[in-house]
Amino acid sequence: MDQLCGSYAYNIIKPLLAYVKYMQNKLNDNNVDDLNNEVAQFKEQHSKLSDKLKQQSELIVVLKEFNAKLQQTNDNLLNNLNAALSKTEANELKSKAEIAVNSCVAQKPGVHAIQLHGLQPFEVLCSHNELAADAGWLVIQQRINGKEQFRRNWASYSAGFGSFDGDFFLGLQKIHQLTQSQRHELFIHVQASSGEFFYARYDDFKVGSEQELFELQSLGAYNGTARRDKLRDNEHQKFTTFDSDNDRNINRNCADLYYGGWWYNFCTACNLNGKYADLDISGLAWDGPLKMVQMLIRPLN
Ligand SMILES: [Ca+2]
Repeated sequence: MDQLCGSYAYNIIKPLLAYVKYMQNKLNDNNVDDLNNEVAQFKEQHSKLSDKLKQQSELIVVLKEFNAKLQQTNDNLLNNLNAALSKTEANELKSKAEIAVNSCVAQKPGVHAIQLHGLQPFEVLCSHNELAADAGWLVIQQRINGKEQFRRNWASYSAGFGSFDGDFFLGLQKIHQLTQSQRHELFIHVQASSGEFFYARYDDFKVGSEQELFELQSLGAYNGTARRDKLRDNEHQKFTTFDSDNDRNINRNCADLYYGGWWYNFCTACNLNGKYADLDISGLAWDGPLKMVQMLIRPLN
């Protein structure tokens, strides 16, 4: 029975085994082709990837260069910004330092901005005066070349006129504000037509407000090299211009006779806002005609 069964199975299995063998060989052949195909595909993909990799490497180099340039630009911008900021801060400090002063004391000769309490800053001319032999003076009036017209109306004398490099009048508003803020001395520096220099000095110069018609409220004690105290007669007088007669001369407006605006009484003994280089009554004068005059003030402690 066993022998019969083995013989039967052999007859059946043998062709099967042969077929399996055939199929195996065929499969193996197919595998080689498939593998060859796969290798070919892989090679193609590898080539494509290599190209892509190459392109990406080039892109990375370009990006790195761009990044470096961007960083450089950024650094430059930051440096510029910092420089601009420190410059602005320096300017602000400078203007604060300049505006913080309320007189010419300790200021170099030249134009400076000053500020009085509660008021807008304004520019003044600071001067070192040879006759006074010291510095820190603020020039409120100057006649040095005759190029400025001094026959002017009330509004003009109130606001001031002229230029710091020539003839000017600082303005009664500012003179009032300055002399009200603290005690000031007045120094009048004069050169006569003869060329002689002299001065008149007062230790308590004060000018009232516009409501008070800019009255010359006080002069204080006098000393000087002028032969006479020619301004004393004007103390306690209100300011007068050709369009605002506040003098004590009931018959005339003294500004019509003496040319400029001034603290006229029954007119005046000195005429520091008179006509330049004029020997008449209307001319620039202090005990005689003048070539040059400067009125300077300074706080007195
Ligand atoms: Ca009058």
